[in-house]
Amino acid sequence: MERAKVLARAIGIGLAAVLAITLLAAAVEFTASYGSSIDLGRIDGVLGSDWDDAQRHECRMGKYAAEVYLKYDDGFFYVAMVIHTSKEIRGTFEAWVFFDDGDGKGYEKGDDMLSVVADGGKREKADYYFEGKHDFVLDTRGGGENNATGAGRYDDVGKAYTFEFRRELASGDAKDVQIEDEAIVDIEYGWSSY
Ligand SMILES: [Ca+2]
Ligand SMILES: [Ca+2]
Ligand SMILES: [Ca+2]
Repeated sequence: MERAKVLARAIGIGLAAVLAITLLAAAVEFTASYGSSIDLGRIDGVLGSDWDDAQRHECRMGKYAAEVYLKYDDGFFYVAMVIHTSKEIRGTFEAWVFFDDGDGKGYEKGDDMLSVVADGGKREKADYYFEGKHDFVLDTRGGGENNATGAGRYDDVGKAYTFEFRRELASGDAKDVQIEDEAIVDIEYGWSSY
């Protein structure tokens, strides 16, 4: 398995945030965007004009150049990723986003997680709960509810994997990190293939 990790610190729902690419020790501060809503039907792995008003960051995720887009509206937080590869990877390629549960330690048991595999833009439940190690379970299998949707695909023209996620800011579900006004949320994102 290949894994790359990027740490983002999102401050407030007004969201100022600090992005630290751990592998490269580069840090960028940014303020996430409050923007237009993205309907569920537009979560299809094709990044359109929905993302024009998002914060855009260029970074590396392991060996790939990538762009990450972050925005939110009154009810949802949105993440998109473009991960550049010259050809489609054999096997499964997935993107994921961790939301720290508030203890300041990311990527560990109890954290909230979004994930979806690239599958031609097929829209899937993306709301997981992280049990530690590589063990993550859909909220719906652990007594919670699904509050997030994602889709991804390989873009043969743009030569990149493209992913879109939409999650509720504050679902009330115990399996989710609640993003409230003025909250501080630590985010990690990346990809895996297997
Ligand atoms: Ca944590
Ligand atoms: Ca949930
Ligand atoms: Ca969850």
